Amino acid sequence: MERKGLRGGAAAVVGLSATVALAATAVAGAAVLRFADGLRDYDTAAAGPFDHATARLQLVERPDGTTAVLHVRGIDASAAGRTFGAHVHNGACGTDAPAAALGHYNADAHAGHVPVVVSPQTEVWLDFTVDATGAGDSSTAVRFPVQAGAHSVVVHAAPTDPATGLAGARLACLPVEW
Ligand SMILES: [Cu+2]
Repeated sequence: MERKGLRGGAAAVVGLSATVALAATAVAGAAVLRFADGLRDYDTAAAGPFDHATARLQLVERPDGTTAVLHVRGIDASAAGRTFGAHVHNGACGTDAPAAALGHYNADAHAGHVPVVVSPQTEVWLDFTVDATGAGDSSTAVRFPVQAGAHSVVVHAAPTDPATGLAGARLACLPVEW
């Protein structure tokens, strides 16, 4: 029964976009999830550095936590040297629909803890700096599972403020759904 549900979920994700690559495997107590797609543009009326970018996210989920690795490619060279905030958000990706991604995925909020602490230990922060080839990479390790559901990786205009978790305007988004 559980197996059937997993299969149905994977089929639903593939149905959203033919270019979404999803692999779920269980190895030594770890589930590995991989996502790759073009970034959804949050402002198709204006040119931006992520208009032709693609991204890959790998999540390795273990009983004691999650490791996330993000690779962004095809960023406009004019953005070289800049650092952009990036986080896993609760909501879904949609072209020209930045609000649909909702707020950050926060382990305290999902566990019902009060107060909800905003930090790189309670959320999945993946800020990256763009190199001369238009590539940016980042990774983080957190001590909580990222639960299945409709999520996204949102790329913001500024680095993440460690005190507030804010990172400016939402520019683009990678669908991360399983
Ligand atoms: Cu964000």
